[in-house]
Order: sequence, then C-alpha cells, then structure tokens
Amino acid sequence: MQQKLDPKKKLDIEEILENLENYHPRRKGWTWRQPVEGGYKVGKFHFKDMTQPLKNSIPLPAAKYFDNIDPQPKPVITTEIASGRFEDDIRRMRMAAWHGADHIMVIRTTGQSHIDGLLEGTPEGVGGVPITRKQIRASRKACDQIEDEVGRPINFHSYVSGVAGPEVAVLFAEEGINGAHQDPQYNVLYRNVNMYRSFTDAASAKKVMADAGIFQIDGAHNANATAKEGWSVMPELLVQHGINCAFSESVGMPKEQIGLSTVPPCAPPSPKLWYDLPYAVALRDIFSEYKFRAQQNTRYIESDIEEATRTHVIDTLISALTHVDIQSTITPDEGRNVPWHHNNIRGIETAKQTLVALDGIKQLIKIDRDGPLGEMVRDLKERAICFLEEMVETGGYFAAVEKGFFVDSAKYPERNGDGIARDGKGGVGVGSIVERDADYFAPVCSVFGHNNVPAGVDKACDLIDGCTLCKPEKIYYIDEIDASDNCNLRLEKTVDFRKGDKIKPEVEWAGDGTVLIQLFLPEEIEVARVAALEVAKKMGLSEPEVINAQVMHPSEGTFLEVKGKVDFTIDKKSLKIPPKEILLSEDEIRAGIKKVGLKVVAGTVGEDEHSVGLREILDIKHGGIEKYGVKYHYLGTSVPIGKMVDAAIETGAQAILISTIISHNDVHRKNMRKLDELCREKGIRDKIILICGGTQVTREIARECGMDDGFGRGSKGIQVVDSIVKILKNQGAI
Ligand code: Z97
Repeated sequence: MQQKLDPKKKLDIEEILENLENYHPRRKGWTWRQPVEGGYKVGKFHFKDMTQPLKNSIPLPAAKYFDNIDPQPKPVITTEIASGRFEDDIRRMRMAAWHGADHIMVIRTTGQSHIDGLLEGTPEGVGGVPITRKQIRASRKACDQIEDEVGRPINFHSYVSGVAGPEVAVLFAEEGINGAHQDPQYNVLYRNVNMYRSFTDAASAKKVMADAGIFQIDGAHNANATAKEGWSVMPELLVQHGINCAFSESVGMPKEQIGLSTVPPCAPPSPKLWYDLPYAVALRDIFSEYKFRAQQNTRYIESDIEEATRTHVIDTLISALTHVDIQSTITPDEGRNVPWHHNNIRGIETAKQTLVALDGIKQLIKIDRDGPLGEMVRDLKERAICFLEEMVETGGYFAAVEKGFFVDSAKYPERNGDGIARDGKGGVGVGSIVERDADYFAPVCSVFGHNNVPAGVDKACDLIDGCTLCKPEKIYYIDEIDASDNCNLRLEKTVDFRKGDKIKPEVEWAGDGTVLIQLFLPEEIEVARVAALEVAKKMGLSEPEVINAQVMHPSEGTFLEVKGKVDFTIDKKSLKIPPKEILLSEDEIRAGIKKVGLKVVAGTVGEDEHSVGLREILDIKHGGIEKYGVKYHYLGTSVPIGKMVDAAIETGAQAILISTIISHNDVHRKNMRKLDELCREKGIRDKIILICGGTQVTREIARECGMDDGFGRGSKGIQVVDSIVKILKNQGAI
C-alpha cells in the first residue's frame, strides 16, 4: 500500500522512504498524452489539439475569467529539477505536475559521466550529487503517487552517460525510469570518453533502454550550447542527430522511442525567426519519422527572468509551428542561481500558456516554402549532406572526430579550426574494450550482440531463475552507505518546517531561508550594486548577493534584485488567520442584480469632499458596481444624510452607499448612526441596505453603527455588490 496524496496535505517524505527496499515500479516505459476524440470542448471554447484534462491541477492565472478551464496541450511538457536533494525535488515535482508537467528530468549536481560505477545511498559528497538507486526509487515512488493525484502518468527522466552508461541503463530499467538522454557523441565530445568505448557502451545501453521502453533523447543540442556561434553549427546539428538516430536503430531501438533534442539556436536581438524557423523546418523534413524534444534556449539567459521568458515564448511558437512532441522548459532563473521551486512552475506556465494560445495554429497559418524559407531550408540540408559526405571520405565518424570536424563554430563548409578534436587512442576508458569469446554467455535479458544462450533455453535468464529485470525482488538494494552524509540526517534538520509549526521561506531546499528583494535605486549601476547590498543588510538579510541589475538610465537609476537569507522562523500557532471571504461568482452576482433590478444611491456624507474612492467603487472603468449591472444615482459630495434617504425613497433604490473619510470626533461613526436612525424613523430600514465605506471604516465598526456592511481601504466594487447580493439572498429577495 502506498500513501494516497491529499491535496490539502504536504507530501510525507518519511513515508516515501518507508519500506523503499521493497518498492518496485508499477509500470515501465514512456507515456504520451491522450488526445480527445473530435477536439476538446471545454467551457465556452472548442480546442483543436488539446489532450485529456487533469483530475487535479492549477490552471493559468487568467483562468478565473474563463470558467477556470485548464486545457492541456498535445506536447508532453518537461521540467528540469535540479536542487540536488531528492527529498526537496519530490515536493517540487508535485507542484510541477499540478501545473501541467508530465516529464520530469532530474539532473544531479555532478556529471554522471564522471562516475565509473553505480553509487548507493543518498550522499551529497563534496563533488556534487550523483544519481543513485535510492534517490531514483524514492522519486519514482513519489511520481507514482503524484500521477494518481493529478490523473496523468508522469515520465521520470535522467541521463545515461559516461563509462558507467550500461550499468546506469540497467539501473534505470530496473527502477522504471521512463526517459533518458543517451548519445555516444556526447561522451566523446564533451566528456572525453574514448570514442570506441563510448559507442560500444552505447550499443549495450541502448538495447537495455529499448527493451524497457525508455524514451531516448540525444545530445545534439550541446553543440549549439558549446560552439562560439550557436547558430552557425546548424548543419552539424543535423549530422549529429542523424548519427545517433541511425546508430540507435541499428542496435535495436525502435523509431518511436527516439527523440531529437532540438534547440532554436538564436535569440533576440538577432532576427531569431530567420535562423530558427528554417532550421526547425529542415529538421522536421529530414527526421519526419522520429519524435522531437524541443528545448528552450538557455544559452543567452543572463539574469533577468522576463528576458528569458520572452525568448522562451518565441521558442515555443517555433515548436507549435513544427509540431514538436515534447516541449522542454527551462527554469528562467537558470542563468543566475540553482533553479528555485517557483521558477520551475514559471517555465511550465510559459510553455502551457503559449501552446494553449496557439492551439490549432497550423489550421490558421501556413509555413510559406515559396518565399525565402524554402531556399534556406534547402541550403541547410545541402550543407548537412556535404558534411556527411566529407565525413565518409575522411574515413568515417571516428576519423572525422580526430580531425576536429565537430563543434567547429563556422557554418559548414566554412571551418574555423576550433572544433573539439579527440584522439581515438586516448580518452577515459581507452583500451578497455574486450572482445567476447565465442562461448560468451550472460544469463540475463537485454543483452546487445553476441550471447551464447545454450540450446533449448528459451530465455537467457531461465538458467539463473530470472534476472533482476524479470524478478525485481532479486535487486540488491543498499540503503545508505555513509553514516554522516545521508537523507535521514538532512530530513531531521527540516522536520519542523515540513511537519511541525515552523515556517521559513525557501526556494531551493526546505528551510533554506532565502528571499528575494526587488528594488530601484536612483543611482548609476556600480553605486547601486553596492548600495543594494547595504539595503539588504539593513533589512536583516545575511549573505546578500545582487543577482540581477539592469540600467534604467545611465545616471537616473538601476533596477536590482538581491537575494539573501533570513535566520528567523515564524511560529504557525502564533498566526491569526482571518476567515476567508468567499465571493459569489460574477455570473451569480450579475443574475442577482438583474433579478431585483438593483438601484443604489451614493454620495459622500457630512462635510466630506473626498469622492475619488466612492467613484472608483461606482464606475465601470475600474471594476465598480456599474460593471455588474447596478444602476447608481450619485448625489455628489458632502450630502446631508436626510437628502440621501429622500433620494433613495424617490428613486426606489434598494441600497444607500455612503462614504466618509474624515474621522475626527468620530464623525464617521456619527454619520453612520444618523443614517440608520433616519431610515428607522421613515419606516424603511427593513427595506433598504445601508453600506458605508472609507479609510477608517471596517466591517465591525460599520455594523456596530447600524450599517449592514462596511468597507475599508483597498476595497473593490465586486466586494460591495457581493455583499449586497448576499444580503438580498438572506432576505429572500433573490
Ligand atoms: C537538456 N538542459 O535537457 P552528465 N547525455 C546527454 C546530455 O545532453 C547530457 C547528459 C548526458 C539539458 C540538460 C545537458 N545535457 C543538461 C546526451 C546533459 C548528462 O552525465 O551529467 O555528464 O551529462 O538536454
């Protein structure tokens, strides 16, 4: 039995860890979103390409104006989660799933490819956090619970790289990982793994991934991120994709499990579309039988979150035009810190918001191949084919790598001579390939290449009574290996924040105390940077750091964002939480007002000339009561109480709205009482609703003074009409 998540309760991490040694994934393999036959009709809208809605979700911020609909676009949406602590990642995954992510990539804080074997436990170590069985198993278990909560399968993803790649692939297959990056070129170019070793390992790893249904993403995008001019390497990117696709298929991976990792290579202020669109179209043409994982561009992210988001929206437009299968999102703060919890959500919302807005775009807009685009697409393809031809003439892939063909920053066939050249006789793991003997026999499933299974044996692992892929109970599970570096000790430190009454801000890890302040200083940037740190210190923040500074004008001022830590905690028990006022829906309010033909008289009373607040409550422009169908009769300022009451009787109004700002000698209270008394004298008190507003007015004071309701500073028209309709409902008038 596993815990069933309750949306009102935090995820119980200790429970996830309980009995983990016996937990096995309930399914394996990748899952796509389910289309809705005949399009998706929700609320007042008909969508062309949306998929099955979620059981529990948080819609986009503007959903409240659209009946709270939360349409789910066709592409799977990815978020990368990288706090380094799985116990914190798990909570982040839950938030991400509620906002619409169903592909969760976990990147650890150390390169998996630097590690030459499997690690156990949950160590943080000194060089960063590796991928371990316990972390994966706990995360998959949490994903199983989260997917039940949101009502859609979650694909959990990591990386198969380095000389431990095949072992990692088996671990992933055993533990139900659903997607993984695997590309032997990545190891060769960026991690200097020996090229022959890398491709040999990749064959084994890919076979295991193929059998476990693990969706594969390649690594071509890394060339774009590494080359000096990302947009120049477009022909090479096509070649890298081609090599990994062809190699993967030749070792037994089905086409539908192969995903191309694409990144629109440009960003404004370049004319982005003139580079990114032809590239995306050329890719789609050549690799039409494969899946596409489009990743948002991270390369140019500096420190401004909005700047990153704007580029991401255009990236997603390109995805929609070239119908990608997976839209990967980048946390927009990735350029300035280890991504924070809420910024994962911002990235997901950017993709969801853009894709929903662009629903069915291909029915409205056609890519024009007759114009300059067609020629640019042809040019890219031709360059890629020439690259491949030269590679073959040079002696093949390995010879080409030795000559520095790849990640050269010029646009092929031009060359800058700055490509990454690797020595076939060098690199990590050189000389470690051992040819299998003729009688080589591995009594396990998912073996690539020669395996001498004895005659008469159906399945290789029958001879050992099942391998770990067939009999998960045979997996050897090691809990923790380090008594001082493990999640149990970390969890003890944060238990009060997660399960107790302590509250502390956090962005990365439970209880990290980090907050962000935004400020504008009317100084030039260098002065502003230093002054901002002083401001933060005076506000009581420790370890302040400016993480964004933008010149508004060279001398007029600078906008800054400063992060820092607070070292206090808030006791939840000490908080007095006011009861939540639940407003009626706008439709309900309008219907009620229409039914009674609501009329009101309004004015400021006594000797009070402050009319702006009342006018804002009345006028349609800023959401005043007029917007909801109320007819109002505004009597002006300093209106005598008697005149207000007479006007109400004459016009047949159901409510009187008075406003009073001045409060010395308690004149505001006196005016309220006077209004109540006069209505009683005239015998209309039970037929009229009396409401008073003003900066010194509260609901309690107004009611004490005989009013039906009162509104203070910051009140809005909707609150006033909500109150009137509720009173009318109580009276049975509606
Ligand atoms: C992405 N934002 O989503 P190591 N194999 C391949 C890779 O591309 C990577 C690794 C392994 C990026 C994620 C970049 N990619 C980060 C083909 C990493 C992981 O084992 O940590 O050294 O590499 O694609």
